[in-house]
Amino acid sequence: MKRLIIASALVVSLVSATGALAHDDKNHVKKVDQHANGHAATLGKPGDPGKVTRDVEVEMNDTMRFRPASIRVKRGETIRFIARNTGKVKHEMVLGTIKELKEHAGLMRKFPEMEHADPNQVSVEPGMTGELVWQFTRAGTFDFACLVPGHFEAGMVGKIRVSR
Ligand SMILES: [Cu+2]
Repeated sequence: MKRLIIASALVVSLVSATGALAHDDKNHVKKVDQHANGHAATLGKPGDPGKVTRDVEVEMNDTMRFRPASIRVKRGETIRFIARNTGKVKHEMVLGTIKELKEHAGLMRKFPEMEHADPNQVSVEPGMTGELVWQFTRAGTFDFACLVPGHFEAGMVGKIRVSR
């Protein structure tokens, strides 16, 4: 219980820092719909496993960090992320904008059992490795995060810079 309280305190400070995430339940329902349609669409699209340009290994661990936490790709590249969970709890790598990820993290807190298998994410059990193939079609700076409840809030986030 104590940990939970600390976690929500963190969330509150995150939220007030950005002014985001202030929506009621009705909005939530709408957001779920939107989110089913336009999943991580600003970053690109699910990649064709037969057209992978490059593998990028990402380690996830129980210090709530990704290694590396900063990844550079070129626009048009199809990356196979090899996500290795070296921790003792489940972790996941979810691609999105920080705004999308924040909303998603909010839903995960509300519905902790929510399981999903969207093309922009991979969940990895402890000691296992998962793969995620994604094509980056736009230049810009994007984000990824672990949305297991509490992990995003503890800082389990990273950045992907897509150059032209
Ligand atoms: Cu995690």
